[in-house]
Amino acid sequence: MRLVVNIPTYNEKENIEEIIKKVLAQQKNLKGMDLHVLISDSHSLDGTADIVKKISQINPHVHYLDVKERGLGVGLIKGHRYAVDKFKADILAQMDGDLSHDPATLPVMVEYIKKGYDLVNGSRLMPGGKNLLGWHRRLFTRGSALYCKLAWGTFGISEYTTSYRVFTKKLFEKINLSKIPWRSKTYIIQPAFLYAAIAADAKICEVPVIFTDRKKGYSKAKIVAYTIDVLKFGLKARLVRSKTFLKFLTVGTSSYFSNAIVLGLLNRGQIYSFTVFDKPLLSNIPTFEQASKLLFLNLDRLFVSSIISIELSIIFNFIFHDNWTFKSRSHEGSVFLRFAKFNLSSIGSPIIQLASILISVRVFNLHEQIGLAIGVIIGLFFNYFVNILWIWKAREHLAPAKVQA
Ligand SMILES: Nc1nc2c(ncn2[C@@H]2O[C@H](COP(=O)(O)OP(=O)(O)O)[C@@H](O)[C@H]2O)c(=O)[nH]1
Ligand SMILES: [Mg+2]
Repeated sequence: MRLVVNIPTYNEKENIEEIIKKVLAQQKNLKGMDLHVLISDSHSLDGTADIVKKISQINPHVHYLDVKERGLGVGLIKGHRYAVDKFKADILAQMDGDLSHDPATLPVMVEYIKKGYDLVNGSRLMPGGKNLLGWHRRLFTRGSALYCKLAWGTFGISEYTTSYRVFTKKLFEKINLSKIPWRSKTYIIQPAFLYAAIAADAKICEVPVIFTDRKKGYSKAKIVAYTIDVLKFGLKARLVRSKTFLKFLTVGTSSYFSNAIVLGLLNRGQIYSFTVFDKPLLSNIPTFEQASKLLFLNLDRLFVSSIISIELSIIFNFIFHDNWTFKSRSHEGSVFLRFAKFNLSSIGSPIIQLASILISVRVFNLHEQIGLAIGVIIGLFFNYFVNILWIWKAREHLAPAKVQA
């Protein structure tokens, strides 16, 4: 197995030799791994290139790639691509070139890849992790994490803006790079790549990392522009998620109208107050006063009509949710299993609707259509949450690992 550690650099002449040495020293803790270091440099003018090229001439495990353009995303993506194409890397790692990340954590992270995770995220914000930067940088890291959690709806991940990661070549090949703003001049690649990994159904875990401030050289981070990019990216992610809820509402609304029409025709022969048939379609079923009783329920025309119209709307909802609303979410099990689950979960909603119709008519003397409308709205929210938490789950496998680095 070949592991290529990609270190993106821009003007890191004071750090580069030491970080390469420290990464290579981890070979002893990475048994069975063929460890390589790739420096993906944005054409530094401070002599970083000369130092790396000199080392690579004597050590075949060290490589230099001039990505020419500026940008951390350019360095990372072009570097990973090169590691896969040129060196046939099986596992890809990335860390900063200023010694802020401790290479000693690398073997811990690789261990999780061996256990079957697709991506290991180095986190400063989980127990055991530390962020030893100034307060405004710590605020940025924490604020971004909270914002991304809320905007993306991914509560299993603690840090979003970390650069220390290890992932499989397989995941890298699966990720849709056209959706990532990797040519950006800010570090938006970090959260964006994580987002893309989640979208690619990656199994993710986290390992705590201690981030120390650089001792030499200077930071190239542009925190204000980066913050704006994080906000913009989260907003886009939120819009995509809202689209799902809008689709759910559309299906729910259409289903309400078909439900109301069926109920009206069966119970009164009317669509709302417009008479369609001179008598109810279920005119042979007696009304309340003459109806037979089952325990405490009157098996009257309103009751039977409600049951039929609700059942039909369950089928209507399922067909549209499975093929449209939740199309891009996980479709676990066979369609029959999902339909069975949907029916089971839907019991809650019709019970709410039925109770609402009966209470509205019998207790509050309201029209049954009002009872149905109230029941549909309450049932809608109930259903949405059961749907996304049980039937069409998110494509996320997030398992925050509880380890000390
Ligand atoms: N290839 C490449 N690497 C960059 C660029 N800008 C920053 N880096 C590297 O990204 C890592 C983190 O950058 P740094 O300036 O230390 O940001 P900070 O740690 O967030 O303050 C370092 O290894 C930098 O050399 C760039 O434009 N191109
Ligand atoms: Mg740094």
